[in-house]
Amino acid sequence: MKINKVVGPVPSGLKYEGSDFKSKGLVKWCPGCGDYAVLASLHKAMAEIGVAPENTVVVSGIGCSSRLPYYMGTYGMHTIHGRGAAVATGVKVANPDLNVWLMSGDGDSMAIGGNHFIHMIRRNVGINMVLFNNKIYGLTKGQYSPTSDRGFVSKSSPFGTVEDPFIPGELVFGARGTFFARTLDVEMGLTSKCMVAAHHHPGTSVIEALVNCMIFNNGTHKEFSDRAVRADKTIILEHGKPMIYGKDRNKGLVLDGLTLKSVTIGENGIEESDILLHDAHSVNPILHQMLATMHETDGMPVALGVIRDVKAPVYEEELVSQIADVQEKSTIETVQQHLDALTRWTVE
Ligand SMILES: Cc1ncc(C[n+]2csc(CCOP(=O)(O)OP(=O)(O)O)c2C)c(N)n1
Ligand code: SF4
Repeated sequence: MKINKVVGPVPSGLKYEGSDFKSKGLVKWCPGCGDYAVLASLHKAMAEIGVAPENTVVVSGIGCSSRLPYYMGTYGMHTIHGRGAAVATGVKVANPDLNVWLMSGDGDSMAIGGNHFIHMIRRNVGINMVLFNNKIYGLTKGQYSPTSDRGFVSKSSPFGTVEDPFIPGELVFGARGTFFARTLDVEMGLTSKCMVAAHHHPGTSVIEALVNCMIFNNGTHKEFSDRAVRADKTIILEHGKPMIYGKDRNKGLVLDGLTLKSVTIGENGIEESDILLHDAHSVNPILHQMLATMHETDGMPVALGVIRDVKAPVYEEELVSQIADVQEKSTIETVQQHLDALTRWTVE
């Protein structure tokens, strides 16, 4: 029996438009929800990626963001809370040639689905995940989530939370992740770029999309996402380029001992050549982790773009080659032959 060759993303030579990936369904998010921008970025990225809609599967868990598969003109499955990673893993392993995407919220993937999240990443299954981080449970009307800031007041934490949040990138690196990118709902071009890069990455890719929930957590990212401050409070990383940012393009990152520091080019003898170059392909994740978490320190920007993109064995490829290897060497052709070959006991 041959498995894993059902259909494939056969290059059709067709050129796609974003609209080829839209479903006819009515989008049911609140007006102004950040998820709309991510959806539009995904339509655009899918067209650029160029895999046919019928060879694309978009899986999700449960949450406002997890409604996204309804809005795609591809195959899709709106599964159960926190279990999208498990279903997407099954889809990818059963047919590695499919282009598999996973949509999940911070509640869906960091709370109830945290276990599936880390194991999908550890296995490096060929799934592209978009993690919609609005730091709240939107669908269930405003409970705090594992990414809500310490002290956050919500319906389920009326006096403020007494716990520190997860930083999703830290979990990705802790689980030995091979691809991590971060984007903002309002940075639609960057979001599409990250999605295309995620598609070309073999193995699991995680894109954290920082999105605004207008209704239950409005403005949660505004300290750095507001247009007036964004250039000075965020840095868009590009592999091989110096880590420079700021509206005057005169701020940059350097290593000061074991920590990252923001400096101003032209001050204190700092020149552009002193600024660190971004190496997304470095196998050592330490600098990537520092970049993903540096905004926790006052005065440091939020890192956006592809932070890590390294190669490692891919789960479904290993599995398919193992099955082929065992099949080739095995003399067993039927289940009955397999059962007959097992040690058996007769219970009297
Ligand atoms: C087993 C189970 N537990 C709880 C719920 C209720 N529930 C639905 S969505 C959700 C959290 C949604 O938050 P998030 O994943 O951050 O997505 P958002 O709605 O913010 O996009 C919860 C707790 C559920 N549907 N199933
Ligand atoms: S509740 Fe929040 S996350 Fe859900 S659709 Fe409305 S704005 Fe978006």
